[in-house]
Amino acid sequence: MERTFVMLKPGVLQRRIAGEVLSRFERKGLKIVALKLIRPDKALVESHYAEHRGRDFYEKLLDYTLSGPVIALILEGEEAVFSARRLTGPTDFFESPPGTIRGDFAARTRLNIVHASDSLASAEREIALFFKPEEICPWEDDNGRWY
Ligand code: 3AN
Repeated sequence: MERTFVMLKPGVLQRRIAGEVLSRFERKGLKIVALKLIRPDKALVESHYAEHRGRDFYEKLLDYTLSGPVIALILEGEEAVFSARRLTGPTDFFESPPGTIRGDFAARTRLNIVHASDSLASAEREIALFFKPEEICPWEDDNGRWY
């Protein structure tokens, strides 16, 4: 089963839409196997966005990501990387269709509120950056026993 890394950026808590955004992933059937509310430090965010160092939006991207707490999570499921990216929508807010998280909630690309790993390799790297192995909590589906 595949795992992916998702980060709900500071605008999500500011706008009180954490439940709404999390529910998009849950409704799709993705399984939360790790979740924490953290205020990442600059070194962590710089590592996370290392590929964008030098781009014109890089400093503002760091400022935004460091402007408040984020919710970091690991989602598990079939094709979890692709599935979470589809729910998130394209990077450019203008291209993000209604029904996607960015399409429904983001008004600027720089503030596009959610990160989801773009490949299995990125997911592995980002999970290792944000989570210690003991913070991951796998669980078995119970075939509807509790609902
Ligand atoms: P994604 O988050 O869709 O994987 P990346 O990795 O290309 O996209 O970009 C990381 C973040 O940098 C985006 N989520 C967005 O906040 C910001 N960003 C990317 N491209 C631009 C841009 N052209 N102008 C402003 N911000 C951008």
